[in-house]
Amino acid sequence: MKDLADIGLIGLAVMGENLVLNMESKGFTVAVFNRSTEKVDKFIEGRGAGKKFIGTHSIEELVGALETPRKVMMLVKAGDPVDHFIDQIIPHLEPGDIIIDGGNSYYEDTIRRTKYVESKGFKFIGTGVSGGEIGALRGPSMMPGGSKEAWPEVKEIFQAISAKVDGGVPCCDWVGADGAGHYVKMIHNGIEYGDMQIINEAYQFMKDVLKMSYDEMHATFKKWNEEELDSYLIEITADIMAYKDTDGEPMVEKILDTAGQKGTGKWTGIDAMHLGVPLTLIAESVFSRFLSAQKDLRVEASKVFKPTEVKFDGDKAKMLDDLKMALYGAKIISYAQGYNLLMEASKAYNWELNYGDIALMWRGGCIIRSAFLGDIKKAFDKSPGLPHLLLDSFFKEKVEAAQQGWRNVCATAVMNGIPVPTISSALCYFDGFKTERLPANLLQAQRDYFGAHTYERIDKPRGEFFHTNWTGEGADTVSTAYNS
Ligand code: 2AM
Repeated sequence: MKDLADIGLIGLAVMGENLVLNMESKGFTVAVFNRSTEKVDKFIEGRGAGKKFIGTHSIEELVGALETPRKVMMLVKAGDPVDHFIDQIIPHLEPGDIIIDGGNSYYEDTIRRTKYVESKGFKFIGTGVSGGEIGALRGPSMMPGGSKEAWPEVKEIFQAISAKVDGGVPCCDWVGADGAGHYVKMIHNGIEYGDMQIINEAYQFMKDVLKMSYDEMHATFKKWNEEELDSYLIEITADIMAYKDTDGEPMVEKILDTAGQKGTGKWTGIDAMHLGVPLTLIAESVFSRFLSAQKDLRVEASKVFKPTEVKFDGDKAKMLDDLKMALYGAKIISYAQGYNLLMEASKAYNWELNYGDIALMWRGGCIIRSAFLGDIKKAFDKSPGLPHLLLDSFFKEKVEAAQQGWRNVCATAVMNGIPVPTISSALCYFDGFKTERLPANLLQAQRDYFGAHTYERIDKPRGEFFHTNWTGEGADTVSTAYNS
């Protein structure tokens, strides 16, 4: 074992432990530290025994155990602990040393921290790490951003430990400046919310409209996982459908229907609002979790309103094919919207994001990993300046092919009182997206009518604003223009 370590890690919770075990298994020597130092000893004597780890009991000792340029990675609770450790680490660093935050930090904090650490003469990386505990151990998807000059120093370690696809391509590459890595991780989580909700709606449709048994649902998800919906989330859903409680009943039936969340989907929706991006599917998926959490109100309402009678006597096999198309169509919309947000964020925050690389980073290791992301990578490889995923010829054809079944599912769900908020709002988005003339001409007239907010005309150049005195009683003066 070397006297000095290749990298140091602060935070020996399960993610941290698994990530350093992964690093060690790839030949790196790792120095470890934890706030509660007894965890260091426990790790060195336990899972880390006989391996290339250096246990340390202070930040000074940790930093002193590293080869230069020093790389100190934190995997601690997001928020104040990260700032606290940055301030503890800095006095022990030399120019060229790198601080890495691998936790679930908010990208605006990462922007601030990159500036701060750089102002002290050091480099900072904020990296998304996705794949949960097992991913951390076997190969996560990694999304690093921050001080670009730091990337060549950590690239070897990061790409060695990351997931690999297509015979060895790492699911880790440089994302962009300051908060770009954590931003892309946030969008990943938002997309994860959407993917999960789409599947949940399909589950309710299968159960309540098609009256399928859990064994039938298991078989259907298993089959779908071998087709265009091939993905980790469909795979685990198939497993969950088959899992029985001790009494032989499906385990999932015993679980209370109130969704939890840690807020990353909400952050994604809020950022879409800030940037003016129609991210309808992810927003609906966040609201669906909120509605599920209002369990007491729903129980009350279920007593007040008669349930809608479910009447389905059509061809079940055909409807299941339609349902698959509804999922596929909605999924295309979700990713198209997510990429639309990435594109606007890249402009707003000066990140120069590489969309194909991002698809590749998500292709393996993380929760949204899927064959589908390979198709997205191909679309951006073919046309790096693609303005919207739906304008790629492959996705255009797929979404058109999905359309009929998808509409049929929405109509059937609506008529039978089955909520499909993401599947149906995605269809509305698609219909709006491909509509040359939306009714916003009326909306502009209304705004001008009550607030003299002015409008542009179709027979005049863009940028010229007009006001009509609609009632003959209003003034001819216009309100101060503002746009949000
Ligand atoms: P602990 O083991 O001493 O609690 C995940 O929770 C990791 O973040 C753990 O390593 C934990 O250290 C650390 N952590 C959580 N809150 C912290 C805080 N306020 N200050 C420092 N480390 C913290």
